[in-house]
Amino acid sequence: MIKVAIIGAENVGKSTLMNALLGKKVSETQPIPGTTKGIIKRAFGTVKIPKTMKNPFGGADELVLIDTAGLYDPQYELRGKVLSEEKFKELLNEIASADVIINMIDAQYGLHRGMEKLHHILKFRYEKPIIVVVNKIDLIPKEKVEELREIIKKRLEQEPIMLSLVTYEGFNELLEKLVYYAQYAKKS
Ligand SMILES: Nc1nc2c(ncn2[C@@H]2O[C@H](COP(=O)(O)OP(=O)(O)OP(=O)(O)O)[C@@H](O)[C@H]2O)c(=O)[nH]1
Ligand SMILES: [Mg+2]
Repeated sequence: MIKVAIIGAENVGKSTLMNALLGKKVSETQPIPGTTKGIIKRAFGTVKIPKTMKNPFGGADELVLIDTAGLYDPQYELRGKVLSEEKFKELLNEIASADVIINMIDAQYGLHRGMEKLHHILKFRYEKPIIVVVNKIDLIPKEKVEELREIIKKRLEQEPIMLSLVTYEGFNELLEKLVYYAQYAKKS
């Protein structure tokens, strides 16, 4: 079974994405940071993938999605408010055991320094496949979207997916990438 962990600072939309991928409400979402308090929320389900996107060699669309508590305060160099030092470490261990990681950034706040550091550790030390998504692009001016894409590409050394879970722009691109990485993880 392929484990996909959704990580990011508080309030970026991790739980909203988990619900969208599974097509049901499995995780609570709120406009206030620190909503996911259970630290780690696992939900098993089949991600609805359009037939045209499926790889003919296998359907790695049954995934365990792991919603996580926000690792950092969106604006400060502080741990997420529901995380003690011990819980923070517990969460890092869970993330390190995932097959695929979705690193989610809020378009309004940009890349968090703590998440930038963690991204590089997960990518280069743990060799995890990571999908970078910049969520809530519906909340920033159109001309800022490309600017942000370039900044994040430079700092994380990979192309981000520009996403909105309100308009669903970028959602298919995310599904495609998820299928690709999930199948890649399955082979190894
Ligand atoms: N405008 C807009 N709002 C969004 C989008 N995605 C999520 N939201 C809203 O952002 C708020 C936070 O979403 P959550 O999914 O609870 O965020 P989270 O990352 O799980 O937050 P924590 O559990 O607190 O870390 C909610 O009010 C969502 O409805 C988006 O693409 N655009
Ligand atoms: Mg949450």
